[in-house]
Amino acid sequence: MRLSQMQVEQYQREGIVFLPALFEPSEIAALKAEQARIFTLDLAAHLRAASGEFLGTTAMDRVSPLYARLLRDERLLAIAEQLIGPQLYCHQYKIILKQPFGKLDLPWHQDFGPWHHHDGMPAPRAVSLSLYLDEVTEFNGPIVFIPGSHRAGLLPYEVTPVPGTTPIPSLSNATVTRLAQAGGLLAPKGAPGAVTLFDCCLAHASGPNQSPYQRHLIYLSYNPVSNAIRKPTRPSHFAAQDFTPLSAAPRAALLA
Ligand SMILES: O=C(O)CCC(=O)C(=O)O
Repeated sequence: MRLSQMQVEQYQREGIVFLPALFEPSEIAALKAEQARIFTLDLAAHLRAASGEFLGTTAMDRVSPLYARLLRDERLLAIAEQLIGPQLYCHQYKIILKQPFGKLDLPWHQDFGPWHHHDGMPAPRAVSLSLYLDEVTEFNGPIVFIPGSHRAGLLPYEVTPVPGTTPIPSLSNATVTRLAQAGGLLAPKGAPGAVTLFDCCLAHASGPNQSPYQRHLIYLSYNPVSNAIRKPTRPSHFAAQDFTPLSAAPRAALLA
């Protein structure tokens, strides 16, 4: 899988590209079934709010051969390599849940904020791919991005506590207003199997899920080995410390 020249230029200009139907329904069904099994395991890698709300999990490759294969799937890894170069490892691998009527409310931030602040990632060279396990609509807590905001680099932030996960270096309302006046807001909606790829400096947020429909997304965040983190302060399920470069596996291998 390779992006077209137009998609590469869109990524450079806007910091985000939406790819509908990258994965087959049978693959999404298998990933959802395996996700349900992972959630039954007793793991420190799970994310849970004090209220009991289950927010997600991390480092799924450690407990699931299927999720370990997904990390290497050529559709994802080849796109990441096309955008940020070869020799990539996965800095953060997670599933974020927006449960029906859930409260998870993620403030405006750039992913490079926590990766630099908590983990000592030197430069904003990473790319994230989010794979939709459920349909994402305007109702179930979609992520809202500000196209083009990545071009500002790392913006001033204030570290904000978020229930169930590590504090998030967040952007002020004034910064978000200025960025949105320039780039507008975009919430990519789509069916299970779609993928959004976005630059690690792209400003984004997501509100609570007010709907009766769940919204589960897998995130794979690839980073060049040459930009590996220098000062980790969090457990390795939040910030990987194995910097072995990943080699691509053919798409047919996912359900093998
Ligand atoms: O899944 C979401 O709604 C947003 C997740 C996010 O922004 C993050 O984990 O940094």
